[in-house]
Amino acid sequence: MPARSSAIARPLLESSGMKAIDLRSDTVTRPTEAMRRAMASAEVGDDVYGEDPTVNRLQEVAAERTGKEAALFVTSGTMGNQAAIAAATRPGDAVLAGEGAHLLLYESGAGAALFGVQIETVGAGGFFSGSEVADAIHPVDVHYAPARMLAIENTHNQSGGRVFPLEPLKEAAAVGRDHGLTVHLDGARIFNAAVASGTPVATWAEPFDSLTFCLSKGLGAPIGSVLCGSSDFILRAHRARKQMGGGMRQSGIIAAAGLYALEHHVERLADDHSNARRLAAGLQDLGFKVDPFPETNIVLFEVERAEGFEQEILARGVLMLALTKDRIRAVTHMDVSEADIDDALSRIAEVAKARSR
Ligand code: TLP
Repeated sequence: MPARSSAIARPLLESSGMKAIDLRSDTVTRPTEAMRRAMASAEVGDDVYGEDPTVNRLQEVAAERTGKEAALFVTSGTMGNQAAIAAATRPGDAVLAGEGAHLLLYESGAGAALFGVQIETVGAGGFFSGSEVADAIHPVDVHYAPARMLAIENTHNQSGGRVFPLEPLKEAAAVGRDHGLTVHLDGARIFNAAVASGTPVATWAEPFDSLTFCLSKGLGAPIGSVLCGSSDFILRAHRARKQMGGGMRQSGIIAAAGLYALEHHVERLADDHSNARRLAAGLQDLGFKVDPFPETNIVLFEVERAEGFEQEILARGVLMLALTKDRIRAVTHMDVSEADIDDALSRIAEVAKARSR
C-alpha cells in the first residue's frame, strides 16, 4: 500500500492554509481533546514489570470484548501479527494467508526476516472456502514447508474493506483447526466488520485461536494494537514482543487512548461507513468505475494514470493513495465529515473535468 508521493503533503498543505481532506487511510486521525485528557490523566507504571494499571486494564477489556483468555498491548498491527507468527510457528514453517493479505505484502518481509516463515497464499482475492484451505495444506512430504498457521484478514483491506462473511469464515477456520493449524485473525478493522454487520466482535473472534485489532485505525487512537488469545499463546507472544523491542514502560499514556477509543469510538464507525457509501455514490455519478456499495470505510475506484491523479487531486487539497497504476484508495474516518466528503467530491469533479479537456 504505497504512501510515496503524498508522504509530506499534508503538512505542506496545512502550512499553505488550504484545508486538507485526508483520505489516505483511517490511520491519519488525530486524538480528540477528550482522548488527550484521558491520556494526560492516565495512571501509569513500568509495563515491562507488568505494573502499568492502564495497560493491564486495556488488556483485560480487550480480552473480555473478544472473548479470549488474555491480551497483549503492542505498538502496531504489524507487531501484533508478527508476535502471533512467532507464537505459532518455528523457522521453516509455512503460514497460509489470503491474497493481498497485509502480513504477506505490507509488513516489509518481517515473517521471513524475523521468524523464518514462508507465507503461502490460499484462495483468490482474500476470501476462501474450507476446501480451498484444505487444498492449500500440502501432504506431509520433505519437500514442503509444513503449514502451522492460517491467517484471515477481516475486513480485507485490499478488496476495499469487504467483510469476510461469517459462515464461510467459520468453515475456513474449522478446516485449518482440523489440520492442526493455529488460526489467526488479522482484525485490524474487525470493529468495522462488527458495526457493519451488527454482529459483536466476540462472535467474529470466536472461530480463531488469536486475533489482533488496531486502536490506531478507525477507532482513532494515536498508537497501538492488541493481540488476544489463550494465556499460553499470549505468554509466547509477549516474549516475541520483547525480542522486537516492543517492551514499553509507562505505556499507560497510550493505552488510555485505546481504552477511550473502545468506550467512545466504536458505534460511530457507522458514520464512516455511510460517508464511504456517499463518496462511492458521488464518484459513480462523476463517471468513475467504483463499487457503489462499500461495506465499510474503504473505497476503491479506477482511474487512468493513478499516480498522476493522486498528484492532481493533491493539488486541490485532497489526499488519496494510488494503489496500482489504475486504482485509487480513499478511506473514511472520524476526522472527515459528510460535508468534507461533498467538498472532496467537488474537488474531484474539477480534476475529472480538467482531465476530459
Ligand atoms: N494498514 C495500513 C497500511 O499499512 C497499508 C493502511 O493504511 O491500511 N493489518 C491490516 C489489515 C492493515 O490494514 C494494517 C495497516 C495492518 C495490519 C498493520 O497495522 P500497523 O500499520 O499498525 O502496523
